[in-house]
Amino acid sequence: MNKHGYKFSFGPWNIHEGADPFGPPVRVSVDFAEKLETLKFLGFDAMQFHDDDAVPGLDGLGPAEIRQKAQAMKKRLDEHGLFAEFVAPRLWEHPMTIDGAFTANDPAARAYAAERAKKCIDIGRELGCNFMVLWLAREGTYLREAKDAVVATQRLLEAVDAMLAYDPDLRIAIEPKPNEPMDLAYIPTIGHALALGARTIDPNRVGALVESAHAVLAGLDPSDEMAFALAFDKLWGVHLNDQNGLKFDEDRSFGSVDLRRAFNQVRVLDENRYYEKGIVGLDVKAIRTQPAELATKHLSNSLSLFLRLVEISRALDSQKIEELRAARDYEELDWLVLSALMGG
Ligand code: GLO
Ligand code: MG
Repeated sequence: MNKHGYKFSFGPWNIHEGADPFGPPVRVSVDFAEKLETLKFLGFDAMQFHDDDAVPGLDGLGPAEIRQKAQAMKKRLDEHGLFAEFVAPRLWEHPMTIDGAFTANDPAARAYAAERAKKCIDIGRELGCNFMVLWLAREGTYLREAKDAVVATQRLLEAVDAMLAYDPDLRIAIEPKPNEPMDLAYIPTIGHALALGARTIDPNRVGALVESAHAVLAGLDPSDEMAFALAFDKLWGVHLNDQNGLKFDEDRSFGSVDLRRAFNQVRVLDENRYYEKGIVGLDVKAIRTQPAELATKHLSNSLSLFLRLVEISRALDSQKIEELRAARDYEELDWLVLSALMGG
């Protein structure tokens, strides 16, 4: 498949058992080896990792063991001609992170988070990947009075500084999300992420990752969130997916809810030569009803849709668009885009 210069990735969690808060798993767990094969088979280039996707059970392992297991994973990736796009510290599963990680009120919990983040960085180094994605899952509150939000923000800054100091080659992309699992998350938008990054000890090493659904949950347009980061050369990753309004984080196939919104994300990426800067990451999950043997179509369909939209965007008559902008004939411009999306 001609990928128009783009590279694609997904994470092991994107082949999912289909469990939700009110129902058990509906698909069998797929082991990592099979996920790797699927990634390769579907024409993806890179795997996204949580630290414990790469080194399962890392909380119980010492530094030498962690290094050795990470090296073994690197070998498996090499054998498949694949690479790690990023490694993300999973700071939301352990009992120490019940009330947050870097922003927990309990100093022991914060110390756990700091140590875990270092292990994640060590794993990245062994995987040949100095790029961390930082989704701040439990950094927020269910109850506004539960934490001091000013102190929490300062703690997040200190935590990012500590990671940057730990590894001088590390680059961090903050992945904002306004809610879920928390009611109120501290870094809800790209603006927050970039403001935090700008105050760190090395702003050049902090950027952002935009996830389409997270922007929608914040009531924002994903393509504008991407544009904001692109304007400052800070869009270092994307998690493309879709979201049907303000409800739980659905991680629907890219473009499956709002094709026009997907088109605009592709267009802003393509017009700003994102293919030279980053990987097109998907963060999609198969809907719960999908039988196990059919539960990779969300990945292949999202990739295909992206490439189709690249073609549509590139085929638009830019001269005509300029004329319509100059004439303020936005109805005609609207029709031009709609016609293209309907097949011309
Ligand atoms: C959840 C997030 C999550 C992250 C992943 C990488 O809503 O999107 O999937 O992207 O854990 O940090
Ligand atoms: Mg994501």
